[in-house]
Amino acid sequence: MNRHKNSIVTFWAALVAGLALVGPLADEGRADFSLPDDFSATLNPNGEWSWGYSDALSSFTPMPIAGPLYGEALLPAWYAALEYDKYSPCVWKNMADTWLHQVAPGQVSLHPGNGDRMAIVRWTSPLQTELSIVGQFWAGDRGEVDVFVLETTTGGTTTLFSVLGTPSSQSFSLTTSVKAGDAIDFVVGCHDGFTCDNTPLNVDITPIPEPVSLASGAIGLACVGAYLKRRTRTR
Ligand SMILES: [Ca+2]
Repeated sequence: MNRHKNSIVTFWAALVAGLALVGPLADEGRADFSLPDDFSATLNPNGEWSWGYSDALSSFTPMPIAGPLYGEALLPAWYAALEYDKYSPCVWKNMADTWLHQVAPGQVSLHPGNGDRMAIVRWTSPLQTELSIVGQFWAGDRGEVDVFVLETTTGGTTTLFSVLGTPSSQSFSLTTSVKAGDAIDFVVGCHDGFTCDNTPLNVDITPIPEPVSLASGAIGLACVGAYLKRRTRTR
């Protein structure tokens, strides 16, 4: 094999090795996930997000019914059952340009339902990573509610944040580790009856690149860079 062919082989070997090491960075996917931006009136799940309900903190059932809240076209909603107007938990978004039902324009609200049924927004991780989870359950309507942030894995459910019987806004800033398929649940329970329990939620979920990924990426790029530098000197 002549010198030219050796150079080509060496270059491609360095490039492939470099890209292989950079790979973990590319696999991180989206930089962040945001509610209410990612709410969908037509999809459940919508990517990593899904809209559901439960009678217990350790379970989750996707809401099967989509339709406008109280028949108002600018209030798209998901429900657990058809009797949504009075009895069913729901997750909905205020698309109007005015406050409605104590929910600000653009906010997504969780409303628990009859029989102590909780309303849940679930985010399912697409990858193994550290997470930053920052958000707020807003005061919304005047009813007292229970709010939770839970992490559910194959090993069970862990409470990351909870406040019971609150009529006020509750902020959270959390970090945790997840594997692909693990779920982060944002839950609103009725606490003392389910009337006037609208509770808006905003949350930003940001995967944090692992130091080993950053180091691997730097080494990979350095491999390619060193090769190109050597090529420049030998010309
Ligand atoms: Ca209540």
